[in-house]
Amino acid sequence: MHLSRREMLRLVGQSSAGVFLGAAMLGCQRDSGSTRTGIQTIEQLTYPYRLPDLAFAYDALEPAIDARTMEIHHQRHHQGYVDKLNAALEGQSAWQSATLGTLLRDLDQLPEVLQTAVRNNGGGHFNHTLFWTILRPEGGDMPHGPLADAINARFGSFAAFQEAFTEMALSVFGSGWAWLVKDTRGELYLTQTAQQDTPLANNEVPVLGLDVWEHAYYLRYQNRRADYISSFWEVIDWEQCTAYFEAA
Ligand code: MN3
Repeated sequence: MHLSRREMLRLVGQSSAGVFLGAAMLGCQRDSGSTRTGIQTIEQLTYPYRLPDLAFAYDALEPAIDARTMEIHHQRHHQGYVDKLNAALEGQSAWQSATLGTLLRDLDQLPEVLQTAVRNNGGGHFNHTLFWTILRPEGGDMPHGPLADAINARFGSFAAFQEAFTEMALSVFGSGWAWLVKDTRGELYLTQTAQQDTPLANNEVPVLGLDVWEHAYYLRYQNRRADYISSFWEVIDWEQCTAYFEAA
């Protein structure tokens, strides 16, 4: 389950970010000057896939997201997507060198036997790897700089954006995700995906995503998804979201 330093650097892409992630993994506080990387870092992952370590302890997001939920979500759910994705690609040597981003963007070009497995488990691996990076202990606050400007321009204010995002997340029927994405013209908008479908498949760049599968909140919140969404604002790493926005 643990990444070697080389794999970690591959995951985060840049050596400066590697140092930052390393420090975070040792329990140090992230500093505001750290370099963040774009979504390409996750898109460039290849077979065999591995469960990434979290940059914080399972209990670090308490009380917004409880330790038991984080542990099960990471060790069982996310690990399950990784294992099933690897199993699906095991005999598919022609597709093993394709990046995760390519697999997810070009789903319809995959052999039929691979499509569903990649869509569900490749999507699950991508979405969760992304999700862990936009969470941080004592996060919250609000974005600053270019992402803040774009949110204000698009939604009128941060509060109006929060309200619209909350509505989008509440309206996901069954299992899925709510997203703030950037389209090919650079416009921000809100969307949702079912199951483990990704914004990549729609040619959108995810900036912020919220897992609203019941496994993400049921232990603490039961059916109260609205309470989970409202706590989510306390643990968002807006610097990372800004990096996804800017690098896209
Ligand atoms: Mn999940």
